[in-house]
Amino acid sequence: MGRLIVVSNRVALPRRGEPTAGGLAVALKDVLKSNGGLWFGWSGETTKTPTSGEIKALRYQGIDYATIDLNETDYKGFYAGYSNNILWPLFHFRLGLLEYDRRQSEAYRRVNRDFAKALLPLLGPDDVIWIHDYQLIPLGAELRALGARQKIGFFLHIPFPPWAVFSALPGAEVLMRDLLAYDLVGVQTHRDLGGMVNCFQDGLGLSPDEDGGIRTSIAGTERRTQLSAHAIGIDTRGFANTARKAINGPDAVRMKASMGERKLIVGAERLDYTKGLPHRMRGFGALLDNFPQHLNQVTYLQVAARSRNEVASYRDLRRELDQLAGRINGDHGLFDWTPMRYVARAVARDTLAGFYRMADVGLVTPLRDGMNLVAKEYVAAQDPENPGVLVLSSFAGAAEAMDGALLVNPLDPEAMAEQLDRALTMPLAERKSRWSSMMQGLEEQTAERWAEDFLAELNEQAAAREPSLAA
Ligand code: ADQ
Repeated sequence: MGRLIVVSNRVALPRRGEPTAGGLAVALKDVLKSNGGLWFGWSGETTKTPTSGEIKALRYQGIDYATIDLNETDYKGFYAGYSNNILWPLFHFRLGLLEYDRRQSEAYRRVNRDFAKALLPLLGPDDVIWIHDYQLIPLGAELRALGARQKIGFFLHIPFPPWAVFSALPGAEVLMRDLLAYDLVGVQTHRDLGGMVNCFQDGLGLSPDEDGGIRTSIAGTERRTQLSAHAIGIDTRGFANTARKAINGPDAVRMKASMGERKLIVGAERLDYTKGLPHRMRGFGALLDNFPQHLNQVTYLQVAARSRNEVASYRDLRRELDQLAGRINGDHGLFDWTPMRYVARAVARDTLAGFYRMADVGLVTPLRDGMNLVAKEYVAAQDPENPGVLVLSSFAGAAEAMDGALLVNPLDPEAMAEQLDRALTMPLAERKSRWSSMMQGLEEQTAERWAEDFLAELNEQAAAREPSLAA
């Protein structure tokens, strides 16, 4: 049995004094520990000299970490440029925000090649490689080009649009062909799977076989790429425990005291245009306009951790939110009531868990989202005796399985206001039954289970491939 090699752009290196990492890092570390594994990726450091591929190695709690530094210009083109300013809007259906630049496309390819060159010497013949997310789509093909024959799986954490959208990317076919280097390509939901299959059919003229795999013959070698949906989860028990403790912690106690008898609506995310923050603020404004019985009876807390400040569209979003929050408070606030509390920074994980538990409504309304872990964390954090209500965008991957949520179209502020009113006035019995059906799903579909299922399927695929290779 070989090792498991996890590859992601950023490696969750253990650092002393850092807050507990989120669900994904914990889940991956657990599978790495039980498989005796290695986590490979970018170190977080850039250099002025060309990328050397020199490995920095570290062993911590049974896991090996290997990282490389990247040349500053390459990194800008690859990450801030191609990954975040081209692929991120493309995969989230936001073609108007896509700023194509051929040099960035070259940097993306170059960095993926540098990753492949640095990783190859670390691989044993029986290792299984699991590559994560849109920054590293060509890595499997680059590894194959260097001769790698190991089982390689890829998981896309963000949505997969259909070809009508995807084809806007110059070189879209090349990126689709890159996916064929993998033995398994996983996406979050059935909707994303539909998008990917549509891209293979309309973009490359390739249709899946009856088991959901694409068969190709590349340079005389027969290969098969299995396509499937694997919804990521969270550490449900762990998060529920954190929330139960945090509710009596100093931050939750202070927050509670500042609220009085008012109800609380909570939202939390990275400050990102895919998360629909302006639309959400407008929805809250519509609640106060259209349902005046809630005036002075409810507070909306929005924590939005700043991210990707180097990209202009993120700076524009920040300005828009500052204005909107000011407008809502100016229009509706009283000298002793601030309707909306807007905090543009990250909050410690346990503090956030306490706020979720205290909140009567979790408001999670992205315009598009691969999954959305906040929706799952909000539900896991609830008090079973008095659970809050999840108001969720139907465009979040999480909506596919979270049947107890009140679904909204985030583009419709009046509809959002109606669902908020419904959530704020929902009887206890209905809250409990909606919550327990979602919680049951979360207890089954944890982050750990997601990783185990993906890897089990990857192992099956590679085994099934051998006879056809021999034939
Ligand atoms: P993200 O876009 O980052 O992830 P999400 O799944 O919601 O989105 O995860 C965000 C994480 O950050 C959550 O664990 C949340 O608690 C935490 N967080 C959010 N706001 C915070 C704040 N202000 N302070 C501190 N912590 C905060 C991408 C995809 C998602 C997919 C995940 C995992 O875009 O669709 O669900 O990967 O696959």
